[in-house]
Amino acid sequence: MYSTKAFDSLLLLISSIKYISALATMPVAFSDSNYVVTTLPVTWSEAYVLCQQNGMNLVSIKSAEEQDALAKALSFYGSPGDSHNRYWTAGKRFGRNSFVWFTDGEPLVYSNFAHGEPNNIKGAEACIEFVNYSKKTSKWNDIACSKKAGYVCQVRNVLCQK
Ligand SMILES: [Ca+2]
Repeated sequence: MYSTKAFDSLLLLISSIKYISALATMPVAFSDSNYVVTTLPVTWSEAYVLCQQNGMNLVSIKSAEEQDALAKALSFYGSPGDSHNRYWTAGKRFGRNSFVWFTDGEPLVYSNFAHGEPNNIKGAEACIEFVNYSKKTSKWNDIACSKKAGYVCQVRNVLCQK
């Protein structure tokens, strides 16, 4: 599904974004995951690579509990509605009406889109952002991947099983 061209662009990004410092980062922990929140606005691809460069993945949100914990943590940044309240997730459009968590390829089992979303305006909204619409309302929106937002990196601690 993802062309070589897109992959090449991603590789090019690696050299262009290494000068971006991870300002205003803060670690957050929930259940089996650790997160780092960055409010510095970047594009989705930049966020994806920056997380990878730090040994993490762009965040995937797989339960209501995880959504609530993140919403609580992210509510400490800026005021609802301002630029410090939009964060990239790993959610990416895969096909016309479905999304996957790009980091592990899994479809969205849990989702928390705002009313009327995802609306894929102009057929150009392929990435999922996490938005604090108000102090108590945090929802997802599909938006153009070239827009800039903060981002949340994540490490899931996988339990080893015999
Ligand atoms: Ca949208």
